[in-house]
Amino acid sequence: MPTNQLGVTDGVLRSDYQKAVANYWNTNRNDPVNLRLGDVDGYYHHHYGIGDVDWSVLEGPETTRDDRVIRELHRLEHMQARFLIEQLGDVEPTDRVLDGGSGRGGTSFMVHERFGCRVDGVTISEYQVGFANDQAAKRGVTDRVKFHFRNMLDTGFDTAAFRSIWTNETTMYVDLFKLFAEFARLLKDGGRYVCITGCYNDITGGRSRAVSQIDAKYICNIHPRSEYFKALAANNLVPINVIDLTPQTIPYWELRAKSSVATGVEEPFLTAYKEGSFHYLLIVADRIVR
Ligand code: GPP
Ligand code: MG
Repeated sequence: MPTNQLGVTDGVLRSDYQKAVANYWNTNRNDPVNLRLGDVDGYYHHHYGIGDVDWSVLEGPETTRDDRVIRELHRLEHMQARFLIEQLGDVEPTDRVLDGGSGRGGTSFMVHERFGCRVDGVTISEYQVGFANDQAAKRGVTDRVKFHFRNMLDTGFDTAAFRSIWTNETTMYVDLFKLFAEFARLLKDGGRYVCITGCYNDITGGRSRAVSQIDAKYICNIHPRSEYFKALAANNLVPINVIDLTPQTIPYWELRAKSSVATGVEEPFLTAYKEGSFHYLLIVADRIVR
């Protein structure tokens, strides 16, 4: 592969930063917080949960407590995915939809099952591409749900090919102006973009210590809230729905902090959400007709 003036390899990974992110997700293979939850029913998620916790899972026989907590965390992550899916619009079986930063594929399979549509997922982690395509093979849906080693900033898909696009906790890895320019290109006229993200609160100040700790853990750059709306407006994407999901995600983090699969990031999330320096946000936007 050719290298540019900065010595960076051209192709899917365009910068040393992108290489570092790809390396993180390629080597993040022994992650019980995601694998044990996915093993419950075969949907492997890389996002967090929403909804009320059934705290009774902590009661009852100690030998099965861990299993109950894992299932409850997984149920809340499914709730989050279902909530996102309901925002995607009237997707038809003949439509194509795109998963920007598709992880191990969990949400993509749910979207296909909900609408019967074709789903393409893109990720810069070759490990994740392989994992998710193996899942598609196990499910017998390789003709309808495909995962690609591609960069969501420059996917190579045809212009106006997609009815809907979503990103589920992946936008903190990219420049939003570049991302939404690509999504505006990919969406059909009137097509819909759905985003669930964590963003920092730039109404009350800059990046808090807790938000910086989250960035450090995942090698990401959490954006300020305002940046999303500037970048959408600059790219012909008009918000139709914005929901602050912060109150709905806090219980998930409180249960996760008590679980055997806690990773240490629970405290920064809980601190950031509770002090108001960080929000868990859903944004839905439609593409202006060309
Ligand atoms: C993916 O979830 C998490 C991120 C991409 C981090 C940034 C997200 C924010 C909302 C700030 P995961 O399921 O891989 O994380 P974990 O392994 O901690 O469960
Ligand atoms: Mg997870």
